[in-house]
Order: sequence, then C-alpha cells, then structure tokens
Amino acid sequence: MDLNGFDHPGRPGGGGPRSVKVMIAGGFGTGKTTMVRSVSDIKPLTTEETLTQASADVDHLIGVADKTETTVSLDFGKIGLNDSLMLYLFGTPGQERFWFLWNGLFKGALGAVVLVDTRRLASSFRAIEEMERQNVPFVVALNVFPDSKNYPVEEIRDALDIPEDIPVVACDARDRASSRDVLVALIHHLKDRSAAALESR
Ligand SMILES: Nc1nc2c(ncn2[C@@H]2O[C@H](COP(=O)(O)OP(=O)(O)OP(=O)(O)O)[C@@H](O)[C@H]2O)c(=O)[nH]1
Ligand SMILES: [Mg+2]
Repeated sequence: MDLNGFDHPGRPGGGGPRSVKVMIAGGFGTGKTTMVRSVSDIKPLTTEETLTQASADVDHLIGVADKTETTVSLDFGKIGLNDSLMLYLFGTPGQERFWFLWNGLFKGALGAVVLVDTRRLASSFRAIEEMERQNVPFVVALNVFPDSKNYPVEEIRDALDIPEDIPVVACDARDRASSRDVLVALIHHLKDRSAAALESR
C-alpha cells in the first residue's frame, strides 16, 4: 500500500516497522471495542464488564438496547498496515464515569479515530472536544447501524462543528476491511497534515 512516505521507517538506523499509537475514541456504545476486535491482527485485550441495570438511565441505551457489556479501562490491539507501518490501537472507555482515564491513555498518540453513531450524535461531542483539547489529529468514522439515516456529510460536519479538513468516512465497525479503511484514511490525514506543516515552514 502506498501511504505516500508516511510508512517509511522513522527510527534512526531504520529496520523494523514504524510503530504508531492510534486511539479509537468516541461516545458510549459507538462501536469502539467492536472496531478494535474486528481489525486487530492479534487477539485484542479488552476490559469489558457487564453493563448493570443501574447504569441504564445514565448511559442512554437508545439504539444499543441489546448492549450487555461496556469498556471499563481500555481495548488494545495491533495491525500491520504494510511491512513498514504497525498501528497500536487503544480503544477508550465510553461511559462518562471512566472519562478521567482519557488523559493518561492519550499520551504519545499520533492520531485518533472518533467513532460516531448518527442516531446519537451528541454522545460523541465530548470525544471531539477532547481531541481538540489534547491537540490530537483525528478522522470521524460514522458507524452505520441498520436503522441509521443517511445524512449528507456536510450536515454531519455542521452538527459536530468540525472543520472542512477533517475527513468524515462511513464504516461498519464489525467488518475488518471497513475498519482497516478507516485507519488508512487516518494515516493519509496525518500525512497530509505533516506535509502542510512542512510547506508552511
Ligand atoms: N449493527 C451494528 N451493530 C454494531 C456495530 N458496531 C457495534 N455494534 C453493536 O453495538 C454495540 C456497541 O458496541 P461496542 O463495540 O461495545 O461499543 P463501545 O463503543 O466499545 O462501547 P463502550 O465501551 O461501552 O463505550 C454492541 O452490541 C455491538 O455488537 C455496527 O457497525 N453495526
Ligand atoms: Mg468498548
């Protein structure tokens, strides 16, 4: 795959794939764990606990009523996009009570995927704010559920209040190829940003 130079080994002395830490973020129940599971080359580490009835009110289960588990710490997986680029994937917890973990989790991350469920757009507002606050470049991935409406991308962009240059792509987080395409879109976005930064020097 041609990632336009982003995938060249960056370590002094070369050799071995370049490793990049990528966050899989987004609101509660948007499909973060599903994406890490579907795309990882290794059996992912997940930290899921049973969703208790007590949290049903605060977790806004509309659209994900059959959800039984939630991430309490992180998901971890990895995927080699080609011989020279290895992505280490860190899925964040979605429940508000675990958001305090986000600060530490983002350390050293080069970029992020923010998963969005268009039936519950607001659940991902906080994740987008956090990317901006922590200055982490990101792409938005719309995880399409059977009853998701097909909104024009511009409407989604307006609703999420994100600028033109942030890619918005649709995906099915359960599908490996689709999830992989999202990661490739992120790498292209990172490459475009670093090229633009070099030009403006
Ligand atoms: N139909 C459909 N269902 C999905 C898709 N992605 C995830 N699901 C289901 O939606 C639910 C939520 O998925 P999770 O992967 O647990 O979501 P999460 O973002 O990790 O959730 P938290 O860790 O609790 O924030 C699960 O029941 C999945 O089986 C999808 O693309 N399509
Ligand atoms: Mg999860």
